[in-house]
Amino acid sequence: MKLEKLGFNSWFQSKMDPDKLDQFQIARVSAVHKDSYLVNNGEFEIRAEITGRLMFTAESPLDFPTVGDWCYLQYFDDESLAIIHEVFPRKSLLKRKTPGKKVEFQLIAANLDKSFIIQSLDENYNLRRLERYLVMVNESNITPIVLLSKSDLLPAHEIEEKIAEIHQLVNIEVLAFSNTTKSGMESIKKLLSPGETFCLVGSSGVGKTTLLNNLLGEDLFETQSVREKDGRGKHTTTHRQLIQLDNDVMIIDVPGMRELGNFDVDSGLEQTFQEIAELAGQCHYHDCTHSQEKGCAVLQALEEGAISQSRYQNYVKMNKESAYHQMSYLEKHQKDKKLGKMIKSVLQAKHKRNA
Ligand SMILES: Nc1nc2c(ncn2[C@@H]2O[C@H](COP(=O)(O)OP(=O)(O)OP(=O)(O)O)[C@@H](O)[C@H]2O)c(=O)[nH]1
Ligand SMILES: [Mg+2]
Ligand SMILES: [Zn+2]
Repeated sequence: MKLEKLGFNSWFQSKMDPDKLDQFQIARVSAVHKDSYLVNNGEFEIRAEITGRLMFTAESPLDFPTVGDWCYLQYFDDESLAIIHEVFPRKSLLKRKTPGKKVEFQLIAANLDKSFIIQSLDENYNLRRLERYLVMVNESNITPIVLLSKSDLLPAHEIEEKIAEIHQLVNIEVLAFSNTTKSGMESIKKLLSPGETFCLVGSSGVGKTTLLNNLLGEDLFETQSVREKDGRGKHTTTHRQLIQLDNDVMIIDVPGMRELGNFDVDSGLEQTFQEIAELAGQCHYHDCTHSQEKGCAVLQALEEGAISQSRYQNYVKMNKESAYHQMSYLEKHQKDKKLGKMIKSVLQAKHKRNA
C-alpha cells in the first residue's frame, strides 16, 4: 500500500473507520501554510483546505491538522485540490506552550516516532537548552536522540567530554557528527528505520537542513550559507515540511528558534552570554534593552571594546526575541519554579524507566 510508505501502520489502521472509506480517501499532511495545507497520499502531493465545519468547530489549535497528521479527505478539480474532513487520532504530538499568559499550544508535528535534538558543538551547545528540548520531546511520547553537529569544530576529546556530560543528565543516545566531513553520518543513517517518522529540532543554524540534504544526497533545501549571500533574515527554513527519504523514512525539518518562539533561549541566554548578562545586571534600568538607555553598562562595555560588536548584536537579538524578557518578574519567577519542577520530574521518570 502506498500509504505505508509514508508511515501508515497497524496503529493507524486500528483507528480507521472503514465506513468513512466509501466517501473519503486517506492522506498525510506534509506541510502547513498560512491558510492551506499540502497533503501526500504516496502517489502525489497537492494543496488542501479544511472544511468549514472543521474550522468552525475547532476549539483549540489542537483540533487543526498539523504536519504529520493523517486525515480523511476528498479530492476535487481533477485531483488538484483536496478538502480535509477529519484528522485521525494522533499517536504522538510534538507541541509547545506558546509564551504569554494564556496557556495555548502551538503544534509542531504529529505522529513522530523519534526526535533528533540537534545542538552544534560551538556557542550553541548548552545543557540547559538541551534540557528544555528534552522536556518538550519527552512530554510528547516521542523518543529523543541527541545529535551534536559540527563535530569538525571541536577536538575529539572535548566532544567525548560533552557526550559524557549529557549522559550524566539522561541515559539516551547521543551522537556527534559533521555535515562537512560526513563523520558520524553512517551512525545516523542506521537510526533511520523504514516506516518511521523523525523530526529535526534545534536552534537556527545548527545544521538541520544541511543534515537533511546530506541524507537526501542532494541539496534540495535551502541552508544558511545560501541565504547569507542575499542577506535575508537569519532563519533559513521558514516552515515545517514532511520529507520522504528513499527508504520510506519520513523526516520533518522544524525551523529554528523563531517558529519555536524562545522557549529555548531564555535561560540559555544568560549562560551563553554570561559576561554580558553580568554587565546587564549593572544597567541603570532594570528593564534595560541595552540599545540606547542612559546608564547602560552593556553599551559602555561595547564602547570600551570590552565586548565585541558581533557578540553584542547576537545578544541583543536573542534578548529581544525572548518573550521571557517581556514577562513581569513574578511571572518569570513562577515560570522558573514550574519549569524546574517539570524538568526534574520528567528527568526522574526517565531515569526510573531506564534504571
Ligand atoms: N563547520 C560546520 N558547519 C556546518 C555543519 N553543518 C552545517 N553547517 C553550516 O551551518 C550553517 C547553518 O546550517 P543550516 O542547515 O541552514 O541550519 P538549520 O539548522 O537548518 O537552520 P534554520 O533553518 O535557520 O533552523 C550553514 O552555513 C552550514 O553550512 C557542520 O557539520 N560543520
Ligand atoms: Mg533549516
Ligand atoms: Zn543596558
